[in-house]
Amino acid sequence: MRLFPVHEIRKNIPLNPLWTLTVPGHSPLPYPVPACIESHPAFSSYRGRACYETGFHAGGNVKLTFQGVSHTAFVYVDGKCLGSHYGAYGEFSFLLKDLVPGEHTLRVETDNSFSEASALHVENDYYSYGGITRPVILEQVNRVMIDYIHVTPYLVSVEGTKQWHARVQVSLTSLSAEDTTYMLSLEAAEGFHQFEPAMISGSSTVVLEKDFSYEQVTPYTPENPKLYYVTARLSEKADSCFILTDDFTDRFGFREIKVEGRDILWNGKKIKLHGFNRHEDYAEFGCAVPFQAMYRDISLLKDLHANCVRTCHYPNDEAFLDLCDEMGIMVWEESHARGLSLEQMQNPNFDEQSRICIQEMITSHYNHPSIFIWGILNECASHTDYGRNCYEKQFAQIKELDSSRPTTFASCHFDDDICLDLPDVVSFNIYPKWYHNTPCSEYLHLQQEYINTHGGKDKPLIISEIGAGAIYGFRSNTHAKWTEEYQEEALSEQLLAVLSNTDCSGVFIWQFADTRVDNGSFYARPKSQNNKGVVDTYRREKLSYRVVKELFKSAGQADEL
Ligand code: ADA
Repeated sequence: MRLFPVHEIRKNIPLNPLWTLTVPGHSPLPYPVPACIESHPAFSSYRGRACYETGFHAGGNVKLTFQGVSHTAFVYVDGKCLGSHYGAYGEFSFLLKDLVPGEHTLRVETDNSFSEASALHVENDYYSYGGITRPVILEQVNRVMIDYIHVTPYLVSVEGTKQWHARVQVSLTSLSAEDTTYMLSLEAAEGFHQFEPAMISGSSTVVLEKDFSYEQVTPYTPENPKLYYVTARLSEKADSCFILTDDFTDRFGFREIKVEGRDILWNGKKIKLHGFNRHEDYAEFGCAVPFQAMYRDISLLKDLHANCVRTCHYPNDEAFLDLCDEMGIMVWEESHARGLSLEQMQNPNFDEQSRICIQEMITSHYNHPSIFIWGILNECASHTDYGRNCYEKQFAQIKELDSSRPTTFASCHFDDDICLDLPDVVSFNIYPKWYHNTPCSEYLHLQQEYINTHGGKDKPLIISEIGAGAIYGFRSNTHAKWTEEYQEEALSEQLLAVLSNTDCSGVFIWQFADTRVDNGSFYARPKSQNNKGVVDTYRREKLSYRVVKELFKSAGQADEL
């Protein structure tokens, strides 16, 4: 699940990776978790309910965590419903208190159907897969549990020099009805702190905070992604002594992101973004991308001289973010939404489903130093008053949860967006040479003119999407649209226009790899895929791969001058 041990004291309860899957109309069969149901040949386009079941041996207080179930989960233990969860991309958990020691049955009903109940997973230009698509974790916990640790690194000027600090917040929850006396210690990078013994009331949650200062640490940069560990250890009082009962380790990096005028600063240095939009989608694995395939994607991004990735259009798997941390890939992570119309944003479930998605995304991913910006509501109704109200609420929620990172959203409302004053960074998805044939530099100039006169003046600008389609293997000297030759030509002109524009903080190409889309988009999506990848769904290079590699390499070299 993570690239490092999160616990040494807390006990992990092993789960058989093969569960029993029952799809209506089919006999039960052994099925891997995590995986997409669509990976089974009999269910490659299945949309609806399915039922997973497995057994486990445990007792006492048990924490049951799902890192992703697509897209709705109904969870039962020994036939008793623990609750449900909506949204394929958010981590959620249930607490089983005073479980009788022994064998227990875990049942998860999943549902990836589209209905009024689903405001975010709608028929779209990506695929809403079905199943338990990210890892499930079972842990034995005691009376008091460490929920999470959040680390906020920041610089303080001290007599002309800059000194690193880290504000560490630890959330604890009592699972007991009675009060419990506990003691907490913290290790953050080389800093250590022992809190005084304290009492937590039964069934309550408390957040402890400690500010560490450091004489000498190595900053985290994409070029030198130095990571540090933070560990909380909790002891509970038993009779006259304290016994170690829980722990939690996470990672962080000493980096500070600021927006100054039209620049995004990383530890005070202006960044130039050369990257890709990447869906979690890999040939027959769907959104349950195996770890080694995640690693291969990042290796390809590095090979392409890309320095950033946008998690279009939803929070990503924690393991992928760990890899970005380790390999110095800057991340624009965004909450789940793509192209929702005004009417879809007025779905009665939209606000709450969006609020929960943002809450889960920031609570789980707060410490990843690679994440430098939070995005929301890709190409939604930011040209309407109602839509503006939604953008306002979501940006306010993000700032409440994390004031250390800038915010943005990717707009497609070329000349009627009324929300550009809301985010810290303005971003636009533009497709000259694909959806229209306006020369790229001219179109970019027109876009900047609108931005500068409608709320976005003197803010950083990111071209969050630009690209063209190519069917893998379709080669022709006609250079017709959908040929690899045309994509190479289009991306070349597009990137030259954006990378040479000094008022742009950078670009995310749409997109890294071809992805499956819902059947509804068939008319403009040959192979039922979004074919704008520079590699296909199996990561086989198209002609454009090499031209992008060269242009990003030159851009990176120019940035160093
Ligand atoms: C939009 C959208 C992407 C994708 C793209 C395209 O910009 O944000 O998800 O659909 O268009 O391929 O047209």
